[in-house]
Amino acid sequence: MTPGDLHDPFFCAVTSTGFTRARVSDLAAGRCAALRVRDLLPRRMVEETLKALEARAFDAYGRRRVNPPVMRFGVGVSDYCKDGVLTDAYWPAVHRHRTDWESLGLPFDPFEECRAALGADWPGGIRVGRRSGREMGAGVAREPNQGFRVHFDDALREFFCGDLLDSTLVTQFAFNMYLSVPESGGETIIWRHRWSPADEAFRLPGSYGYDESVVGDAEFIELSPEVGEAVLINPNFFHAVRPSRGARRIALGFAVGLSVTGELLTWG
Ligand SMILES: O=C(O)CCC(=O)C(=O)O
Ligand SMILES: [Fe+2]
Repeated sequence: MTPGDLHDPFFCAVTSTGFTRARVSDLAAGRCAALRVRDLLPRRMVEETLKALEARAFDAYGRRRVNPPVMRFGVGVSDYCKDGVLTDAYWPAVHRHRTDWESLGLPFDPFEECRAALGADWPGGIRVGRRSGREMGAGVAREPNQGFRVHFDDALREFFCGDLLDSTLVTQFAFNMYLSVPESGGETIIWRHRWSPADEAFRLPGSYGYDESVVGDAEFIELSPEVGEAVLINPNFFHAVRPSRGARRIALGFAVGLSVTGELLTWG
């Protein structure tokens, strides 16, 4: 056996019928790297949300930092981080985001539905996180048709000047629920590699991403999500989305922190 054949049994994606307390605990404890739940919401809600979004123009994430471009409907904190602090411009953007989502006229709030399904069995409950008492954005519809570069997500390092939310997080997950998936490509890849200072040599200048050689020959998981499927990953592992062809790749996404209070706190 060569070192490349060695497999970490805890580095796996687990498919489950729901986000049970046991499965979410496994992800938090490092006993798996991703949880997959098919048909998280009723199909009718998935279709109605997609139909409403298809009628609207998406914005791009900051094009200097996010290239190739990723389209979005809603706001994400990553566009509002300067020198490790959340900028004040985030709050009016969250307000616009609420107005935009309300203007879709959906008879339900898709982010609230996702939170309810994700937190249904979690003893500490789930809610949108707050910063200085103000409620954060609920999440964002993201469309990375040309992929996401290799990156990791960790609010602790991105917002290094203190807690992003009003309480300290002990771990962080990334939630995605897929509304539309392409015929080919669009796979989510997760590598068994976490950031270390030496990785900064691979950072693409001005970008959120890294050159793919940063992950070396680390073992990886490849996921091809289905419409209606929700995936919760440990985003401290480097991950990427492959470019796609065919239908739009649209997912509702938000970050989820496990707070020292035991609550799941989300933000977009
Ligand atoms: O779209 C995906 O599958 C993953 C996107 C991503 O990078 C994240 O949710 O942190
Ligand atoms: Fe990510």
